[in-house]
Amino acid sequence: MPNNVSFPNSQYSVTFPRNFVWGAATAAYQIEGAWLADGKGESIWDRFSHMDGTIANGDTGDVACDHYNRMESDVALMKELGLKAYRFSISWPRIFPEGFGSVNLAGLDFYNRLVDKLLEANIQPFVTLYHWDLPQKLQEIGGWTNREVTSHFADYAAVITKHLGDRVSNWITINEPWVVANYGYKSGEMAPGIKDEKLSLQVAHHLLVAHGKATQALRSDNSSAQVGISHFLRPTAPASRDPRDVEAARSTWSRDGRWFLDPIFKAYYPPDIWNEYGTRAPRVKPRDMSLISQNLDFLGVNYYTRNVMSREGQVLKVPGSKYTEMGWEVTPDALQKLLLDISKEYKLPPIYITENGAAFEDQLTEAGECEDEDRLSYIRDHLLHTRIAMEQGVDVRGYFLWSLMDNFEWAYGFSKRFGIVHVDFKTQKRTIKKSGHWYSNVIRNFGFPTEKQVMDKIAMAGSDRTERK
Ligand code: IFM
Repeated sequence: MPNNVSFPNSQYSVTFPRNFVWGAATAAYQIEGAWLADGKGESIWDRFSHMDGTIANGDTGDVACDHYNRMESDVALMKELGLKAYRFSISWPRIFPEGFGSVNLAGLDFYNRLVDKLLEANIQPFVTLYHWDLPQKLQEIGGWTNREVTSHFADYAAVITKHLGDRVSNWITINEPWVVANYGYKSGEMAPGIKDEKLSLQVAHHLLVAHGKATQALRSDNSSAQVGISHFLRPTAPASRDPRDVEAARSTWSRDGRWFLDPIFKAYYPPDIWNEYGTRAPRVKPRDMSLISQNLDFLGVNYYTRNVMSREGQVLKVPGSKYTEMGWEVTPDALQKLLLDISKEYKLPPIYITENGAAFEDQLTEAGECEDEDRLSYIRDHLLHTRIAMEQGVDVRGYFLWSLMDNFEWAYGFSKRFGIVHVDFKTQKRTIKKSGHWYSNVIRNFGFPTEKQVMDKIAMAGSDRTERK
């Protein structure tokens, strides 16, 4: 491997359990390209990105990382990195160009081959069924505002498990329902670009119902299926101890976090927020809450940053804090706190961090290397705080970096790079960044070297836990 980042000899290291799942994640629309190949139908992101003024620099996912045509070499790259697992999503309109009805076998064949290649490389597939690219045909009947779509989603899940379930054990039904409802149907910054708060609340409910129905569909064909959902969780902190700031932080978390976690793990919506929404609250059918709150095999946590809230409900910048290219504060200790807080609040199944990573401006050196120290530190510090949370008793089983490679970052197009592999979008050349080499070594060594103070911190977390017992 070129540009090897070797670990210094150190007496101390942050180590993870031998069976910890080390992975990286991507999503279909962000990497595949081939937007009309082999009978694929149009998705809402194909439609949205082709509209003027929706995406930075007029970018689209038409080609993206051309992963559809480069899948085999991309899997070889994952193997070179030593990944133990790969989280990818399936493009629903590749399988059902019309959203439902007849199956496009050529689309299925792509994912069949991908799964086979992964298994040959000893990489465990984690499959996300919905990472935002709804078939456009379903948008034409109202998209997620139409309850019928939840049944089409379950039918799609059933077809996928029938074809891949003999080789895939781990399934994520839906990625980040909060983002879909909030940006797709409330602010309109993402596909399908609708701005209607009441509708967005109905959409959020339908996404949870769809999750429930798909969970049943996945399990009915395969009793050993491990099913979870990935939530975008952004904890909040008040700007000061002033009760008005404290209240703003509490209510933001309730609307963005509890609104999505309570139904799944408590079988009801938070009553305070339900009352606040009044006539905007969603229509809920009698069996919905039990459908939504079926036991899960794992919870996927997608964590990037926290929000510091002012009493006016604004997100504040914290002087002296470091920020990523997305304008997100770098707060690894808030991940540790989040993991502890949700583990106390809910009776949770095991957790996978299904996304964590950072966009920074990357430059290739003349020698063609990418020295992304900022990203490397970001990943190291988040792994460290994950490990401390584990020591404090949180059951984290694995970690998926966002992202395997630079890709189409939604409304930001190709302007934000999250990958541990650099992609030259003109030539499609892949270059493993320094963070990628580092991560590869972490996987091979089950952890990374550190200093004595860090070890003391971890030991202290462990002893606090013993005392609490
Ligand atoms: O790129 C996205 C991903 O698709 C969903 N979670 C957040 C990432 C970074 O914004």
